[in-house]
Amino acid sequence: MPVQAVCLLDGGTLVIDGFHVFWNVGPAGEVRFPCYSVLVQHSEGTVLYDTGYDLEHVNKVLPFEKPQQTDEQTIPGQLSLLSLSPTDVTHVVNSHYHFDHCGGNHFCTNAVTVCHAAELEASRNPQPFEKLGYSDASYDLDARYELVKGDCELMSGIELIETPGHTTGHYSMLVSPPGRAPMLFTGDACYTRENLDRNIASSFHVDPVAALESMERLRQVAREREADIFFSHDAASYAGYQLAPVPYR
Ligand code: 5PN
Ligand code: ZN
Ligand code: ZN
Repeated sequence: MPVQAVCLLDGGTLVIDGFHVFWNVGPAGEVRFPCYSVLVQHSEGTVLYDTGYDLEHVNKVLPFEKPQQTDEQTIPGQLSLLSLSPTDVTHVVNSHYHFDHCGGNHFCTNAVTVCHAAELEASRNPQPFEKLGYSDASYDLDARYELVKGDCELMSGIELIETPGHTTGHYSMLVSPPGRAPMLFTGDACYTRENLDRNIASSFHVDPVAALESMERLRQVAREREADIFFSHDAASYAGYQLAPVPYR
């Protein structure tokens, strides 16, 4: 009942300010970063961790983030590189419901949406300063939820690791393919390697103290499990990642 393959699905790029990447530290200036999703092909299903941003939504609501996304960088476009369709996805797992992580959920009409119970509640009732982050609520239309909390194993070799702070119900994901080191996907609990190395949280958090504790948790899991860490929005690291259709396994 193993993990069969892991593919990184490129979702284009966005621009934010350096003070958002390194909260209260900066330096200021435009930073263009990648957004991507993770497809895990497993004997028990086809799992998609995050679904990127919806170009139309960003152009309408956050045009200042200067989205660059081709048709091939949409969820249907990326899945077609693997001869798959969004209807083949059995489980969508969102690290959290910020617009740049759930914009393609609506394509996956056959999937169960696995979600931290507290994240669904927070995204539906955001703090005033969270409203822009949670501005794409399209994930919530016609979704069939499987609500979870705490650390949990979704399928053998696919573990969800609770990493709150960036948002209330944030999950990182540890995937263990049979033939390689485990892969720890931080989600927005850590945007870049430099955030981890310098112990600086990114902005757009609900709780910066919890965010730093979750970064420590990520270090600990990576150490204990000898995992390779994959950061959510790290242009430098991303240049070294294998992208679909090339699998990790
Ligand atoms: C990429 C990005 N831009 C803005 C926001 C925000 O206001 O909350 C989260 C977020 C983002 O991930
Ligand atoms: Zn986020
Ligand atoms: Zn993000």
